[in-house]
Amino acid sequence: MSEKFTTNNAGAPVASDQHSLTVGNDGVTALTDHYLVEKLAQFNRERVPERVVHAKGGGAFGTLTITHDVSAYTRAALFQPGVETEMLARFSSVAGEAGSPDTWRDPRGFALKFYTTEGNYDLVGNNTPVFFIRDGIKFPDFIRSQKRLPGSHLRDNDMQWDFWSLQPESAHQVTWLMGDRGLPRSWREMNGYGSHTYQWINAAGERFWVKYHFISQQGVHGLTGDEAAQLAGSDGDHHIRDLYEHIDAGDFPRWDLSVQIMPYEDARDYRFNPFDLTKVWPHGDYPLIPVGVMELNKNPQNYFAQIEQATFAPSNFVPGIGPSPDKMLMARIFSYADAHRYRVGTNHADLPVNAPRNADANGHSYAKDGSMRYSFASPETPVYAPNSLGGAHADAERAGDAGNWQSDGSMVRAAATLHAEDDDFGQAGTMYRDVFDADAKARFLDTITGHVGAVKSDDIRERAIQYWTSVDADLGAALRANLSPAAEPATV
Ligand code: HDE
Repeated sequence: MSEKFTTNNAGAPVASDQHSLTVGNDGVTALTDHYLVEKLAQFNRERVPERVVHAKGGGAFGTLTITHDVSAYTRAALFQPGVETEMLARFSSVAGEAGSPDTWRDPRGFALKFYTTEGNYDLVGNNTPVFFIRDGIKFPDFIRSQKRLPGSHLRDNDMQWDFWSLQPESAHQVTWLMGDRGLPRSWREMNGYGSHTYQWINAAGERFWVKYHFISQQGVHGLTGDEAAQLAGSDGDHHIRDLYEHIDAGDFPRWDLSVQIMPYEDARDYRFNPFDLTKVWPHGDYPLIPVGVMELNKNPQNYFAQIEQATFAPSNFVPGIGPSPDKMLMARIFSYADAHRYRVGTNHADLPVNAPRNADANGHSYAKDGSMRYSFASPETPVYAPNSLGGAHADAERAGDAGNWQSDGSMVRAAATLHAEDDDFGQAGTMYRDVFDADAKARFLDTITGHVGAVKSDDIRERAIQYWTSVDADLGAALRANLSPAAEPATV
């Protein structure tokens, strides 16, 4: 018999886990059976609200090691040569609920939390370098169009294509989504991107625009539609299992971190808006600069405490890193911490997985109290600033500037300033024509034929064909041929 004994939540030993307390063997259950009540009440409260997007996911801990010198561009401690920083990564799908299959066609979340010596830095990206929209005000609408009909609670291709075909800015990301990147074979075999343009500030206060690329050392491999559908039925947790078992076996996945750097002054006259999240910066304009290596080498001990309750926020910047005039990024800077306060609680950042763990011990947050607060400062520490008692004070030098930029004009609700090559279809067409090989083109046409073919509304289907014709005329013609009645399958 084990030495270990069962207790209640207050630590007191319990008499039985098998029998409720009753009057006689067959009598009423006694309300005084507080252990029965506690077990059932605790069970009813085991879930926190799932993430409204990116609900299904998994992750692991690891290390970021800086192998090159990029100190000319940023003073951020974690990016200095040779620095090793503990981190957490969480990968996820987007539209599916927490119980949905890992292998549905979707972008994949690529959320990173770095426990740096200057506080936690979160880089919350995807496995695609662009996104469907360029202004956050459309995000709830976009997501609702990808999820479920209000009446039947079923997902619906008409909703998806109605939204996408009315938002041509979505074309580049939808091309990524309907291509091989939409069905990664595993989280280990996909790249990650910061997606947005961010700002780096060096020790001299000079600022640069930056984009992050995490290139999988395992290569990038996708599933076919049939393989993905088969796995969705036979092993809905295929990606969680793959990552967990590879790390458990000591086969640690690694990604090479590189950045693209744009000199601050280039942005104003660049040929398209460099802060437009629906666009990439051609590598010919701003080549990849190697920075370091990210390795995931430690599985979570407890999924709920360390992954379900992990909270990643684009607002978690550290000195030397800041935002850019990307409207999507600026909207996210509000939204994530708000989601965390709702989903996990006021003091979500106090949980071990979310708390700073390597920051300077002289740092002190004046945050206090609030539900489930369990950490606290010594009683003689002032709870207000300024104070004459030697309490912590803000230090502009240490914090550096939050990442500024010039902007002018009165408040407006309008598209960003136009640049010569701002359009919605150009980069999608370039990707389809120049990046997809013949086989990828064939798979792509097959995928969109199936997806658009499921649209019931003639009007929406016609708009979807127009959408793809704007991406590439031959592609649009082949799609139209495939969708014409009694069509002979076209090829591209
Ligand atoms: Fe998210 N997103 N998002 N998103 N997102 C969330 O935060 C949001 C966007 C991404 O593993 C939520 O904690 C807005 C782009 C990832 O925990 C929420 C907008 C990109 C994750 C939220 C966007 C992402 C989220 C849901 C438009 C790639 C999972 C629960 C302005 C660059 C992080 C939560 C994890 C999660 C808001 C668009 C990636 C609702 C308002 C663009 C990887 O706050």
